[in-house]
Amino acid sequence: MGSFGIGASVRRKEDKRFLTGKGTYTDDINRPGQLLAYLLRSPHAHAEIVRIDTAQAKLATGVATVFTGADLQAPELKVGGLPCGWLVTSKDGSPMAEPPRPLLAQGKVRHVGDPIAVVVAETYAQAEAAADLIEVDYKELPAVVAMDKAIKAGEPLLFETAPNNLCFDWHLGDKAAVEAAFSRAHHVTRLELVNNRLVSNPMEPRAAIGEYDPISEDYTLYTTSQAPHVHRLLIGAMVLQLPEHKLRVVAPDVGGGFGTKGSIYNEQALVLWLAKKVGRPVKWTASRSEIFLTDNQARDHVTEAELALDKDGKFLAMRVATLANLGAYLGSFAPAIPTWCYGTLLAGNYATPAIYVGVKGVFTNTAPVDAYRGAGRPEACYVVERLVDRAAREMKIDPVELRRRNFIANDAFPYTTPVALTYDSGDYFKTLDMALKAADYTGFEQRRREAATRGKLRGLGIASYIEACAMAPSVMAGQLGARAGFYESAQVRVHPSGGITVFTGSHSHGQGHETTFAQLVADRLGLAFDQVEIVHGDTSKIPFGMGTYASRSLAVGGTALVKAMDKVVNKGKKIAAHMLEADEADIEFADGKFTVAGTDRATTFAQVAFSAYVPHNFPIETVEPGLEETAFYDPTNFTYPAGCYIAEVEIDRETGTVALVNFTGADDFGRIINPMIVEGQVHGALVQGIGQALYENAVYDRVSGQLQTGSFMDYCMPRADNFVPFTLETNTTLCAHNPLGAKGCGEAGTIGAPPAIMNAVLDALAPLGIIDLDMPATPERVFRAMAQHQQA
Ligand code: SMO
Repeated sequence: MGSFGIGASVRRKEDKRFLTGKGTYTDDINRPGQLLAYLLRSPHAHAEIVRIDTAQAKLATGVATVFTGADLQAPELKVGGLPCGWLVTSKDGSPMAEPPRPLLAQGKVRHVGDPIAVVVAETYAQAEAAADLIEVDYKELPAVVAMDKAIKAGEPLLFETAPNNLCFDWHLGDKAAVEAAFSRAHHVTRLELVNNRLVSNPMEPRAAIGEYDPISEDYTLYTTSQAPHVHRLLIGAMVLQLPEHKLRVVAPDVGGGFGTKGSIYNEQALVLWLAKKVGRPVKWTASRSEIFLTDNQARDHVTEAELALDKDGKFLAMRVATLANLGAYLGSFAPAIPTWCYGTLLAGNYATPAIYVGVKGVFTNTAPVDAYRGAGRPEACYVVERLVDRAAREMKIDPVELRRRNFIANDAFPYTTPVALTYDSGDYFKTLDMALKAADYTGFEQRRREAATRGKLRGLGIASYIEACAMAPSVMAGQLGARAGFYESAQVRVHPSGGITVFTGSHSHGQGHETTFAQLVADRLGLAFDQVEIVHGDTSKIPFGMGTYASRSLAVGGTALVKAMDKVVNKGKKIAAHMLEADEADIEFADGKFTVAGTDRATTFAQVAFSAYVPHNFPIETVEPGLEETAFYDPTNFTYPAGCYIAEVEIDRETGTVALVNFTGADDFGRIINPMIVEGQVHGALVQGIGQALYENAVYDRVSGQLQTGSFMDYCMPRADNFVPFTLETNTTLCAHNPLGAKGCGEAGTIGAPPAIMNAVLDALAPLGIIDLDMPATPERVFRAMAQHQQA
């Protein structure tokens, strides 16, 4: 389909508004008569609320109302807490602890930033000023911060219903087979790893506007969401206990979701409840400080991992024990991330015959931890690829060679891992070879020597990665404890002119769906690209949708779109058959034309569309007027994007500064619709992945539970000048079970980049005898490690 079809780097339709400042984000929306909400938040990590007095605040200038947790407690108010979308079962068969998460704290606060009261006023400044007048007496409790301490008997508890602060004690794999393999191993590699905690920091802060119409009794929520229908279900039906069609959720332009905006939050339910209470729309927008304190955070694992190898370096088994921080409350998807999204990926790209993983989910007095770009898969890849590199070094086998010896063979697909997944397709050897070539691997030792002449320690690190994306086949999701299936919907409305509006449940928060999906439609229906418009993000327009996360939009939402288009074509054939006075079975559709097979009798898609709405002598027994079709697609398996990244770093011996000097790789995302958009997605994720490895770290004081990195002064975000141009190749093996062959590309960079970087850093430091270092490899950490080894 030439310059606008599948495979064309079409410039994004969205850029016209984004690049001219014409995007409409939630905070750009102002409703007539709206009030502003400010949340008073706990300054303590763990405390009892002894007394709250809001009398003075209620009298302050401009204040409409003030509410505390107690005001929300009465059952007749029908306000529930925030529900969790996932149920994880512990290894003893018991369900996870699922403590309540009230909209405003009730009796106790559990992290700094926990909301305890809300002030609604004419202006935000008035609400903020009035909140200062609220008197609160706290009785401070010891803060639970470090996970190893939190799970010890006798430590303070966040919830009485979660003994030892454990949410779950989950496991996966064949423990006996793993023990047997370890007992006959030639070599065992052991590692202790910290996967550092991150704040996702989307450019656009979370925001919500609630509106209530007392005549129709309809609610509207404008908000920063990755999944408007899921938010409607959770907030409307479960928190506010409404018939869910009485709530409309609109997610306008969203400035970065990253998983953080996939979950629901207190403020989204609060503004709706408040709008009804005060009879005016209520708006809330997070400050950057609130993002640091209350957005779901990410990663935060402490892991012991072991790899057993035979004398030839063949992997025999892997054993992993992880403490996963869940923070103070369960986010919407939180229990799934360190379990099913993590343990199942520990096979990596390798044919490791036996794997056993145990994960303890721990409550601490810190912000909730939930999905963030990659969500579990980066943590898994980091364990696997650090282990493989360490094993290579210990066994004196080239790390490339060790990977090749253990990769899943090309003829082994579909390949069932010992941790519950079946990879459908891939070619890890070719992907590795492409990455090595792009990196000029064979020239590296020369570059290392050259760097040494400049006083730099140069290192090269490799990481192969695998993901399970396109979450998730409903039947599998159910087995994994999801409380919903993860299909997707698409509606294709053909207008009489032949133009098309697509309504998709896949929400776009920077992914470029308006362009990619339009290309897909133009290509498949033989239309002009600009005849296709994509609508997303509004529950009043879209049939239903499970939203965007897990790199699923093309593989799942795109497939639903293909199915809906197939239905349109089938109906078009009936209409064309009537128009061409031929048998329906003889009508063929290609390149925007319906043709009677074997003849030159044809009619265009546009003529059929017109005829569908302006019918003449239709055989109404067989054809209804109109041309509009809806399809739901539920995948039969996850998709398995894979790739290999190679990082080169140089370390300054004087300062410990790590400079990224080369970054190359090869990805296999299956079918690609728009290479330029894919490249942008990969670059964005690489920057976040490299950010985790070198810069970003959310640190809590271990005694007070205060977030020590609560602003950009202390939380180091990567910047453009930290990077070099990325050289990325593409290998393509098609997904075997969706018609597009698409696998997904949104998260790869966050998964593969951290181990590639850390393997490079450790390769650079190896000559000094340094064999271990945790992320982020800041100058201070590297400097201290070098200083210690010089003394030793
Ligand atoms: S962390 Mo993502 O929105 O699957």
